[in-house]
Amino acid sequence: DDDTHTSVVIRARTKPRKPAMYKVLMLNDDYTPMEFVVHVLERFFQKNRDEATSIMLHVHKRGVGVCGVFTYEVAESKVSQVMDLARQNQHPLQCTIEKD
Ligand code: TYC
Repeated sequence: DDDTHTSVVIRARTKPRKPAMYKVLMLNDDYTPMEFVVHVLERFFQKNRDEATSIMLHVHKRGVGVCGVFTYEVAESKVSQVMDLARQNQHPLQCTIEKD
């Protein structure tokens, strides 16, 4: 049978891939105070007061906005930290990740 002489060579990748990046998205709701959202953006996303206010207002008006772009593990960690603090303060604030 001819198959016994068939061979396939697959070269391993040598060039390291850039890590996939993920956006952390903040979602609007009717109850979370604006000041709390600004605080979250300053504390977890290293935004200054003006940047944080601008992102918060964008989310308030448009429904969703980008807080930052991170590797998967960092993005997941940001989401957990935001949601934990929101829960502790009984705010319904939601954030999520999306592949960049
Ligand atoms: N819409 C909220 C309010 O009017 C403010 C808000 C902004 C909530 C952004 C969540 O991600 C958010 N108090």
